[in-house]
Amino acid sequence: MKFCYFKTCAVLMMTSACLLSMQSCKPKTAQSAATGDAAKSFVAPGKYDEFYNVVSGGFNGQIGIYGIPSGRLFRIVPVFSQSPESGYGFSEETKPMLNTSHGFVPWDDLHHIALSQTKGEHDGRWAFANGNNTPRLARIDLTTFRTSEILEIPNSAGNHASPFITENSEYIVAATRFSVPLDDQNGDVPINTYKQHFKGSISFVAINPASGEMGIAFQIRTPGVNFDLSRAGKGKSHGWFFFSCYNSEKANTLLEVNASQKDKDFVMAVNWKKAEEYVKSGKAKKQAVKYAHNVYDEKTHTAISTVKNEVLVLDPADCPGMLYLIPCPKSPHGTDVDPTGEYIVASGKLAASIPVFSYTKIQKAIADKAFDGEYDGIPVIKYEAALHGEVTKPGLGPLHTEFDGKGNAYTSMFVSSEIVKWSINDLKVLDRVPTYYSIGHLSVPGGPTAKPHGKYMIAYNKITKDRYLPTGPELTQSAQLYDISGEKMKLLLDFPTTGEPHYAEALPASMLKDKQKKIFKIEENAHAYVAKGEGQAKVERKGNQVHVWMTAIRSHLTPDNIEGVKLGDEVFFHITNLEQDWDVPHGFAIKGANNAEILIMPGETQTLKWVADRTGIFPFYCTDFCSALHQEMSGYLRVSPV
Ligand code: CUK
Ligand code: CUA
Repeated sequence: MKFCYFKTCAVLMMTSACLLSMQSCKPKTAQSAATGDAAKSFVAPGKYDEFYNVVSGGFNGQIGIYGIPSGRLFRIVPVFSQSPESGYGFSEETKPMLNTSHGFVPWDDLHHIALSQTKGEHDGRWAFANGNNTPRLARIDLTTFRTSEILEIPNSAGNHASPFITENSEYIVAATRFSVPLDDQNGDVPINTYKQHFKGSISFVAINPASGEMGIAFQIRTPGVNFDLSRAGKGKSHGWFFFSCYNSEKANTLLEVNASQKDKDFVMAVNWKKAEEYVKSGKAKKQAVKYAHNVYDEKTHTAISTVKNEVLVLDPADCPGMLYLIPCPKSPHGTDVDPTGEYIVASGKLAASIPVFSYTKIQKAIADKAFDGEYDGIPVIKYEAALHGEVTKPGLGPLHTEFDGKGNAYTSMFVSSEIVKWSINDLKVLDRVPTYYSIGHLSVPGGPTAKPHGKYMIAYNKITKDRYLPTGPELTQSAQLYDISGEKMKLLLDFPTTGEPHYAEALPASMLKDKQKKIFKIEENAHAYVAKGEGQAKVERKGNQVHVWMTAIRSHLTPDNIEGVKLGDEVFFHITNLEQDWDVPHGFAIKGANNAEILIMPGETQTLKWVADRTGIFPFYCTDFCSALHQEMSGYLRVSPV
């Protein structure tokens, strides 16, 4: 079990277990799905899916690309993890992508996806993802389905409330999950001085509208709460961000007795337009801090890693009107904004109801100063003054809410293992459907945008139990597809996923299908070691380094006999794939390779470093079956004693 909820509440755990066992002996739903409704998820051989689904891989540090409604897996995109399949993080060109200010970090825990938007709708340009552990953000180019950029987030200790996006992709955010001492004594303070020393931080990361490049515009130093999740305002609430925060007690141990004493934690409302004004008027202070910024350049086919030295930090004490707090029942998790931007749904994991706040009422409360005192100098808006209403008795353990654009909201219930559909307008529960089992996130294609495509909904479950053939102590991860086009939700399909999926976003296939990059033009290849034809293939020694300019084209590697390598030499195989046809990668591996293979796309150059640590003859070959003569794409390298 990868979710901490059960540990915190034994009573609810029992409730959950009962509900779970009840649901697991309800074969009717599954039966009807198999015969009738399942057909709606069937995509005939040779036909395409309606949606691309970009799914977090959780602790595998990758993203999975699936088709909806079929649930078929098309691609694993390595993001924060090395991938021996493609050589990502192993090739000399991609290693710098995983640099941080404290060295090479080839793993992270990827939770949330944010697809780029224009005017509140998906625009099919980039996917952003958070690294939860080493605070990082990544950008994936949706024309290549490759990671193009990774930005480290300083002043953060766990990047969970991230990378939620504004309606024109002005910003994505990164708020720290853990508060830590940010400004004192290099962080070396007694842990039980949390209340004096520990602080939170929210980064506003600006997106370059042309290139998509990320840059930290400014940070806001906050009270020492833990940020969990977030959403940007949209439409009328554009200019605001809403964050759920827990541990308002500022306890240094999160046993329930400490951190959930208070009846209410907070939703923090951040007026980022106001923050921008404060930055412009010089209120932000420069702070010296190191963080890495890694960008993959498609011309040189090489990642450049740089270290930045400074961020701008806003102190709320200098910036009245920038932050407000809204009380929210115990331990809020998801904070979701409806398609109109008017309603903010906050799910308290330990709460018995779901509060829905009104943006209009929040504005009025601010104008009327309807405050209930302050928290660390930040005005606390009166709960009732901000409230549109509560969804009562929705189920147990509400986590996340998505929308269908037809006035309905869908909330995942972790503990009671179900999805509850309710009406935003009158807050009435309309339908509920079991999930198998213990759902975390849920996702409607376009669900977080102003124009959801309310046809399907996908549940990402935390517990698999009996849904698939068992595979030893660990079972596959489990997602489920529901039809939400009618009044009642209908289960259509179970499909397994890799890693542990947290959030996912899906967008129409028509947005991406016809703009995929098929090849890299060989004449535009500006790699330092490119060989643009077999005539340019060569071997050169530089000290104890041997550089091999090698070409790959069906069905030959050139050169294919390499001599003159001495024991202890570092050999760099710079392999250019000369193909200019779609879907003809070549691979490269050498006997006993000390790291991985590499896969080189048409027109691209990639480099595998190999240390000649033994004498003898070493075969090398193409690893990707590329033609009838694929087995002939091979050669020998000789290593001689010094
Ligand atoms: S979350 Cu990261 S613990 Cu509900 Cu987005 Cu899964
Ligand atoms: Cu090239 Cu196999």
